[in-house]
Amino acid sequence: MNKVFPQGDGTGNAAARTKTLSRGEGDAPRSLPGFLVARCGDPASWIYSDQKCDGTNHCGDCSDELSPVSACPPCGPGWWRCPPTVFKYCSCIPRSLCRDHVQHCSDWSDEYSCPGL
Ligand SMILES: [Ca+2]
Repeated sequence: MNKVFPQGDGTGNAAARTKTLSRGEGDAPRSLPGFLVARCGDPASWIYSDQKCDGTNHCGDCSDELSPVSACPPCGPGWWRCPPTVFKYCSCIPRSLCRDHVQHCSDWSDEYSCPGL
């Protein structure tokens, strides 16, 4: 898994970058710099900062993607805004899922309104 971390002060250590854990339970590891860690709506859960506002439901309750916990920009150009039927997404789905004859939005807008890629 190639992860892109936010630019820090250049002192991030290699051990932190090679971790493969995608979602943590309990206390965030103290070995990680604070800027690498973000809290979910449930304070018992945490994610890496770069998993916030990336369109994918990492916290399980979408608190990493939706207000009031996260202030994310609206769906990017590669995304379609709708109420997803799939757990993986929160308020947008990738446009590659539009017009594929499979329902991904609860209002079916991915099949009937989304122009696709
Ligand atoms: Ca996420």
